[in-house]
Amino acid sequence: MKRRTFIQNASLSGLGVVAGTTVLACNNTSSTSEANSKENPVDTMKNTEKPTPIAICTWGFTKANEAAGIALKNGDPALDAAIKGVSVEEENLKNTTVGKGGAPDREGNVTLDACVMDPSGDCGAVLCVAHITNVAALARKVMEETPHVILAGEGAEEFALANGFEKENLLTEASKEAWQEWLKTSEYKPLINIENHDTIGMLTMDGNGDIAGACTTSGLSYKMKGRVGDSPIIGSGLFLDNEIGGAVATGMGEEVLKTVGSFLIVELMRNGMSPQEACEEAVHRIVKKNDRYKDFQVAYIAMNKAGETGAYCIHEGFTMMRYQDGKNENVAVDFYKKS
Ligand code: SD4
Repeated sequence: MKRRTFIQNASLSGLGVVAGTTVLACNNTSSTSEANSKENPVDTMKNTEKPTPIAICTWGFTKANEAAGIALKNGDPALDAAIKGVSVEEENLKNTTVGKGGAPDREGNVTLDACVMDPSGDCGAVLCVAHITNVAALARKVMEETPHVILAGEGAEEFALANGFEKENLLTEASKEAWQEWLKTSEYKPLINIENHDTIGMLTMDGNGDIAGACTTSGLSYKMKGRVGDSPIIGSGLFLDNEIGGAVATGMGEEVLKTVGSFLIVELMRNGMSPQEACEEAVHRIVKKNDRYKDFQVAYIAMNKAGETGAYCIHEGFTMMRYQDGKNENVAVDFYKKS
């Protein structure tokens, strides 16, 4: 599943075109008007009715977001729906950045990272897992069946096998061929660009207005053995507070980790920012440090308790999916670097 295809689809379909500095095509109150109202969305939310179920996810993962949206519509709790949604990409062999078929590390091993968070604030994560496809579901098992939050590597795999997950070879022929091609130069540039990333991070709000999230990835293509990015780290790749809202990240994990991006966005929303404003501020925290942002992408999506959504990124090209009221839209997202 190529990001470009989705961008093309988005522009062809005319869905969710962005103008100015905010995400459009929102079925709820626009983030701009929310920002101008100066009302804390959390306070506003207390006076509003429960929103219809909403699913949002990073990039143009149409099928995954639709699966989550339909699950919500059918009454699934938020976390069930999020895990159902992201598992579509974990099982998609053509997606070279998530789950089975993901790009390997520089030694040819595919290792996956994932985390989940539920409305109670409970969370689970797995890091650097080599032979399990559905790592978001595995992260949930860690949350529910152990006294811990994180299991890594062999321990996570043993736990998975003991809990009925199947041992699989995650390296597909196509990913192997691409890796062998890469080996010819072995040029290691841990740069995020259009070709080597597409983590799926998803936030869901169910019919009770409860929020959950999941984030799952194979990380950077041809990464150093043992490298783990932001995606499975609670607070960086994903964070939510069911009273406030949630956020997920994609892009250069090291930069998200250094700014604890998703936690930051939720705290900014707690202090009154709209999801859009909070995503923009989190990106600004990265770009103002130095000029290195010119070489990597970071993107955030967020949703607050009132069902408002926002997204922002450094470079043009990132899109967000949003399912609401039976409509699954690919929304173009505004970006920081305009030239
Ligand atoms: C990582 N954030 O491992 C992930 C990569 C990613 O879209 O998001 N790719 O750093």
